[in-house]
Order: sequence, then C-alpha cells, then structure tokens
Amino acid sequence: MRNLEINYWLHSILSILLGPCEVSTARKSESVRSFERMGCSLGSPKFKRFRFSEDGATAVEFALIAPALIFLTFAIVESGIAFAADILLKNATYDAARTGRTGFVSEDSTQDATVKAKIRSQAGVLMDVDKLVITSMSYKGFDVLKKPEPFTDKNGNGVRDDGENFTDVNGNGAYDLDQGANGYGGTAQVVLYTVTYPWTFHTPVLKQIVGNNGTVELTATAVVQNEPY
Ligand SMILES: [Ca+2]
Ligand SMILES: [Ca+2]
Repeated sequence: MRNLEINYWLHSILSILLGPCEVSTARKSESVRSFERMGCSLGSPKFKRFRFSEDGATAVEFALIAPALIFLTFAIVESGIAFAADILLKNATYDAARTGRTGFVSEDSTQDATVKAKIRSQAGVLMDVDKLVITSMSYKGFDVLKKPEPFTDKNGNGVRDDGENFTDVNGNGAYDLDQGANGYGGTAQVVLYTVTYPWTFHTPVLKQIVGNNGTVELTATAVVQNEPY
C-alpha cells in the first residue's frame, strides 16, 4: 500500500516535469489524487507555454538593474555640474583679476567690494556666495611670488631662526614664509587672486568616493600684474 502511494507521487512529479498526464483510476488516497490533478494542470501545454515564455523578461531585467542605472545617472549629472562649477569659478576669478589690475572701482564702492562683487555675481549662478572665500596677495614681482621674506642665516641651517634678522617685505612686523601683502597692491605690482568654495556632492556613491562627507574644495587662482594706474 505504501509503495503504491509512492509510485503515484513519482508519477505525478514526472507528469509536472515531462508533460500532461491522466488521472489514474487506480486505488489511491485523496492527497495523491489532488496532487495528480495539479500535476496534470502544471504539465498541461498551457503551463508549459507559461514556463518557457519570455514575455516580461525585459521588465524583470530592468527592475534588477534600475537602481544601479539611477545611481549612475545621478553621479554623471552631479559630476557634470561640479565640473561646470569649477570652470565657472575659474572664469569668475580671472575676470575679477582683470578688473582688479586696472584699479577700477565701482561708484560709491571700494576696490575690494568691486572685485568681490564681480566674482559673486558670476559664481552665484551655481554656488552659495556666502561660502566663497576670496583672498588677494600682492608682490613686488613675479620672481618673489609666494617666496619667504629674505633673512640673514647666521647659523647656516637654511631656515630662519629666532634672532636672525629678516626684511619685513609686507610690513606686518613679523617674519613670513609668504612675503605677499594682503590686498590688491599698487601700480605695477603682481597680485595673486585665490577663490575657494566647498562643493558638496549628494549622490551616495559619489560621497563615498570623494570622502570628507562628500565635500571637495574647488580652488581658482589668477595672477596678474597691475597696470600703471
Ligand atoms: Ca638659521
Ligand atoms: Ca612680514
């Protein structure tokens, strides 16, 4: 009796896998008959068409790769915007430096306000102007750009030690490793303009790649020699 039921079960499983079957009229339990009916149903030509149908496969595949595609699209778009912001910042800095070298000052304004307003008006298209950091340092010539103030190296160790005399080029009363003076300089002086901006990425994958909580510092510099104004 037990072997008979096992044979019926195997027969039903084979029916599911191999095709349609007939409900046996032999002696069998109700559970076996139910399983046989299911086997006949699942093994029917209709179910076979369902099993081997490829309809909807594209939708399923898209559902699987959609998240990756969305992340990739956001990453590309956001990288493009950051790249555009970097170019915008460089152009704004260069234009402001060209204005600064002429000594032009807007009506009822100062040179500092005029230069910074020019940078902010351009960079403001993509950036929060309150986060812009704008500095300018003037030098007597290109050859001393970002060079330390000269000093007398009494002990010959190559560095300026306390007590060693130095020339206070920028006139701030202290020895500096960068002899530039804050401001826009005077006639024929060389001026270095530096503008930085903390650009933040929001796409999760990009934030992980960039680090620093997704923030990078965009930097633009421009060096010009003032006109003899
Ligand atoms: Ca020394
Ligand atoms: Ca100094």
